[in-house]
Amino acid sequence: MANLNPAAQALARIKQDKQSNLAVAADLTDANSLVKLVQQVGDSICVLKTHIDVISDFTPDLITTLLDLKKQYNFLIFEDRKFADIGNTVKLQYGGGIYRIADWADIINAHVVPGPGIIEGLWEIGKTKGAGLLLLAEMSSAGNLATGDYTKTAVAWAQKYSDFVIGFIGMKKLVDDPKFVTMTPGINFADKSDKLKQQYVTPEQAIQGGSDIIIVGRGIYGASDPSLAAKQYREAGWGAYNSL
Ligand code: S5P
Repeated sequence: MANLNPAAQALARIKQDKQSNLAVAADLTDANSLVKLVQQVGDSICVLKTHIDVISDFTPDLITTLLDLKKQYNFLIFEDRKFADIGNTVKLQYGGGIYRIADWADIINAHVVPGPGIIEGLWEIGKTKGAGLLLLAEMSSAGNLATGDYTKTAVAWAQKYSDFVIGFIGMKKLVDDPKFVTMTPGINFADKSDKLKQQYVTPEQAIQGGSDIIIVGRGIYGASDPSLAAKQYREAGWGAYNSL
């Protein structure tokens, strides 16, 4: 059965409407550059993934602009905050502070290392907002510790909290259950790695491994023509999905 979480439902709809399984990792560090990128790639993406805390000139106006762009281009906003603390602390980080993530992010993510209290804490804030949570069941970087039983535990907790958990950050399909989406980072046509142990596969490899959404950062925003690059990644991702 499909996931009834509002963010999961919206994501499924947008994917179909836009024929896109592409998320852009918009890791730019000033507001103008971020907004410009979204204008360039907005038509091609189903998800805008942000790291709001890397923006050097953040003001709440940026959020207003991003929400306008979200309406204009029809995508979900995934704040890649990677929460990793006890339930009480992540509630404060998610709902408050300067960024007030809960007020605007459709999707957030969390490490499972603190235990299930992190999910319960985030849920106390996120459930009234219709937000969806991705668990970091696996990671893309070489030498990471999210493997084996750790990954299996993340999958088990996703099942337990599936009103709120809509899927995983994972490198491949981790469980055969349509309730969950797998979003896969570490995607690049040209590179195999970066200098800091990021590891890349192609869109085709990720989708053939059972991923639902490809997350592309430098492959798009680092390209000489980000708009064209986004179109190419969207075509590769959607094409791979259609030829499964
Ligand atoms: O395991 C992970 C999880 C994530 S969310 N590996 C990752 O690279 N990410 C994120 O995906 C990372 O924070 C960055 O925003 C994006 C990858 O960017 P790229 O430039 O390497 O494509």
